[in-house]
Amino acid sequence: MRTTVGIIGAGPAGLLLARLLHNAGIDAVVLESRDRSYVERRQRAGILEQGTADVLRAAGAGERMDREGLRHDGIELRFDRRRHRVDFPALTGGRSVTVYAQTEVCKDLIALQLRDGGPLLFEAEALAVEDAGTDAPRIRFRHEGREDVLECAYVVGCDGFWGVARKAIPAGLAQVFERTYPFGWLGILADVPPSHDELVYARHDRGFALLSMRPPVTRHHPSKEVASLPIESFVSRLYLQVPDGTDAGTWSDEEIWDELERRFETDDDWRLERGPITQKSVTPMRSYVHEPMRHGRLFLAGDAAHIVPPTGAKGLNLAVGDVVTFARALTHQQETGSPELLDAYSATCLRRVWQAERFSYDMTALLHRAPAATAFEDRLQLARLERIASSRAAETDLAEAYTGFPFGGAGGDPLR
Ligand code: RFL
Ligand code: PHB
Repeated sequence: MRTTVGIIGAGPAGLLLARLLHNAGIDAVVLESRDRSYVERRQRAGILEQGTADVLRAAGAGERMDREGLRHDGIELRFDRRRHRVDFPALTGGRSVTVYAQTEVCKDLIALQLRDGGPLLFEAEALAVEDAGTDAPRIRFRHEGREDVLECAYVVGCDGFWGVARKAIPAGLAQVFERTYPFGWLGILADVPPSHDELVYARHDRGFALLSMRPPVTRHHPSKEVASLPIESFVSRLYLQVPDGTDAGTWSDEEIWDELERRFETDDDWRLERGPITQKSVTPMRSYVHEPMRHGRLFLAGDAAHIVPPTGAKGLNLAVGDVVTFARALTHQQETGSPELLDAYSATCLRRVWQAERFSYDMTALLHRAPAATAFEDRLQLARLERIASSRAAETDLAEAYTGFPFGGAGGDPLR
């Protein structure tokens, strides 16, 4: 098999890249090791920066997001039993974020790719990228029990943190920057309307907690008599800081709700609504950057090149930034013959990546309680939160980073 761009991985990075290349008339093949239903069900991110939503729209993949996604104009910081709202549009000249689950973005992009894009092979596991340093890189992969080779002009590794693409970059040419954290997030989905209409990031002496949500899904009643009545079911997404290595199964539903209630408690009459928990899992936290993000004709995008702790809601948005940068660079090369943007790919992406690393680290440090934290550090955390709540400059810094820095498209087009 032969193609112009071989894409490994059908997460948001690989799927959006396939869509952008299709729109630019460049052929691509996507190889995904998992099956379709696994990819469409994997619970992950929920917040799209304004620039990400603009890109999805410009790529023709924003229709359902615009219908079902929720525009959020702020978040709440909660500390010391008090609440402080950060008003995004007022601080950033009108920017906001969209609550729309990563799984829904993936479903939309998969449907578009299968309808009018090039091949997207599920259960096709890339085994290795070969000859990345030459003009004819190849992906060796296994599909339907057989080994095969995809000959490419370019390979983009969108295969996440555990993928194989990164391994094709010689260790001697690479530098890795990494930090692990002594805690993780226990995340739940619960069939109950969210107890607040915006996200709540809570700092508590017992640890961090986050209240988030998924847009309501409209289901039709299973019984025939009421078939015409749609049921709007709201879903809450909540997270608790837990010690590193925690097994989600050791927390009963009641213990989770009790702990959430403690960490969100305020001095006013705010109440946390409880409901049936439908999903429970623990996510480890990590900061990681692999430099460079390119070797010869192999390019890394998304989690394959970098990881941020989820506190800043940046991972998916960084993946989108990378593939927009690659598609722009390749289109430029095809239109003008100049490789300048492809040559600049790694440096261009890394500027944005390090800003997201910084912000995600700062948000994590601001809101989590390290197991060995001293009383002095606790007071500093509160002083930092107090500063954000009382200084427009400090608050603006947070709002700008959270809503995301512009993607830098020319002439108002986020894809150019
Ligand atoms: P993905 O989504 O991991 O997709 C990689 C794909 O590659 C496949 N693959 C292979 N395919 C073929 N051959 C191989 N050898 C392969 N090896 C792997 C995998 O099966 C998979 O389908 O990476 P991508 O596309 O770079 O996307 C990155 C995002 O998924 C990630 O950064 C975000 O989910 C991070 N994240 C958040 N990001 C945000 O922007 N906002 C958020 O609110 C947010 N919240 C979160 C998050 C991540 C979380 N977890 C679970 C890590 C909340 C959580 C809890
Ligand atoms: C989510 O809704 O899953 C979510 C929201 C904000 C974050 C992380 C995760 O910072």
